[in-house]
Amino acid sequence: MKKNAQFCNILKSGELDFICEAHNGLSAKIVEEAGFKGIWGSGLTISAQFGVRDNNEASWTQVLDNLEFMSDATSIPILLDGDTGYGNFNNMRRLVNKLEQRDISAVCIEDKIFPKTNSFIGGHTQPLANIDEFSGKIKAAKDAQKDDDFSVIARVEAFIAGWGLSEALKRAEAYHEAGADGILMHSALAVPDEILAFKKEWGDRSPVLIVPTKYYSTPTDVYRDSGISIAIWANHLLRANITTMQKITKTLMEDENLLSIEDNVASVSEVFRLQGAAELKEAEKRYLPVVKDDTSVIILAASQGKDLGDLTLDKPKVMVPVRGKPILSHIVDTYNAINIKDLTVVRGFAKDAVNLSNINFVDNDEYETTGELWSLKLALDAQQKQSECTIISYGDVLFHKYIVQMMQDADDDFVIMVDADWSQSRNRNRHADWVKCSYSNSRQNYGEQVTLKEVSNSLNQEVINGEWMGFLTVSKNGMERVKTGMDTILEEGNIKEAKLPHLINQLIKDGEKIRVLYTTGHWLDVDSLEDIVEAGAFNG
Ligand code: SPV
Ligand code: MG
Repeated sequence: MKKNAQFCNILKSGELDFICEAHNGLSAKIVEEAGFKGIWGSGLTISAQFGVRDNNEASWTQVLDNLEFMSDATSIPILLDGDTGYGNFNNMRRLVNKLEQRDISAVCIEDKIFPKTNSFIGGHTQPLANIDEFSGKIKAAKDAQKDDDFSVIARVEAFIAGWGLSEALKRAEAYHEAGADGILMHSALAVPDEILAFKKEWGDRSPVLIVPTKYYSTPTDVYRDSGISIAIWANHLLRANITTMQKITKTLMEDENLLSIEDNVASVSEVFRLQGAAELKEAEKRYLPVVKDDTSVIILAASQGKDLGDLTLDKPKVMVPVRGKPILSHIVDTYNAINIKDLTVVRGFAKDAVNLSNINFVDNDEYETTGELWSLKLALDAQQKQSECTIISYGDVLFHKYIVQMMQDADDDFVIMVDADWSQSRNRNRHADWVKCSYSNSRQNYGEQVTLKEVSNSLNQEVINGEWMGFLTVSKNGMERVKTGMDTILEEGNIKEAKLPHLINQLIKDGEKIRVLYTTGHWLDVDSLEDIVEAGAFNG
């Protein structure tokens, strides 16, 4: 039900209802969660939370902006304490328009003079508005409203200003005649006598609202039995805030630590809940592209790299320096440069020499009798959480960062990078992983995706479309299938020989689509001493 109609319902239900003060979006939300059917947008507490007096020091548009947050945060109606309407009938009309635009359901105006003063500050000395002028303001408000269910409440300040029952009744009658949907009769006495006397005379001519701040000890059934429509708890959240804030700041000043207050304040997660953090998380799933920054990397780096001779006597190949720092540091820097920080390195040979910071290490202590897939299995078993994207790569392949970005941008479960310029490969006359794809780089139909048919170190030249660059990217979805494929291979046979290309072929055998992204160059497989020299000139 629309908020305006909800407010009409509580106003006219014939039962006593309660609305509670709020002064910003958060307190409004708390009022709704407590079960109240409506909110009192208190002039006193909204001004106080701004740190100013209840004397129209906050401009009406500042109040309006605050109300907008309150309205956006809630689904129950708000009755604004609109003071005197912030001016004459003309200002009142504009106020009503602006309130309706912000889905505020009702406004209450009091028959005093702008700028007003809070009724509990020398109320007896406060002048009242001219009855005809104030009635005209009510008429203007009712004429201005676009939705029939918007309500205008007239607040009679006769008792506050020291007048008697007859003045209160005269004013209530005039405002009722002018079109007010209800009368808020205010009193500053410690007992409800004035209110009850008015209600007795007034009968059921229109709904009556009260603010029992000063006659707080009155049993609620007294209001119920006398036929009051709405009791307003007008300022109690703000007062609760003040008490709590004063207590907490005092303790903090004295104790100089957080220990003694932690149990007495809401948790940070409660703040997030009230702010609606959970909804945003859900919406992100619907509206944001798959999170690319949730990428983790597994770098296989267990082998010694015997081909590098003396360089790898006491350290593995990944720690051999190139341009002043280990090969692995270059690789880590390239990943870090595109904000990928979750890096796991599988160490084996001379593991203590692999000692870079900000890296997770997994140790394959059986590196001599096991191969890459065993290292990968250890790394996957050690993973604490499943990332949206896992890149599996080698500790001896240098590369430009765009290569990783290309893989992150592909939406497929399995992605590999292929160098189409394979005929120029440094690996031509040694071990290389050649690939056969659904299209060659030059023949591919743009718009159609290239997929892998086979990766092997012994393909016929005629069918080779490129060289696998040593990267396999797996989506969160694809990871279970990687684990299954890996188990199949490891169960079947030679743990020492089982390498990443075996896994890729196994995935194809299992019916998976391996997306191929072509590029040319911009990577370097460091296998020999000449490669180390070449790496010196490679700038990732
Ligand atoms: C308010 O809450 O701002 C009110 C009620 O107008 S009272 O403070 O009692 O005047
Ligand atoms: Mg007020």
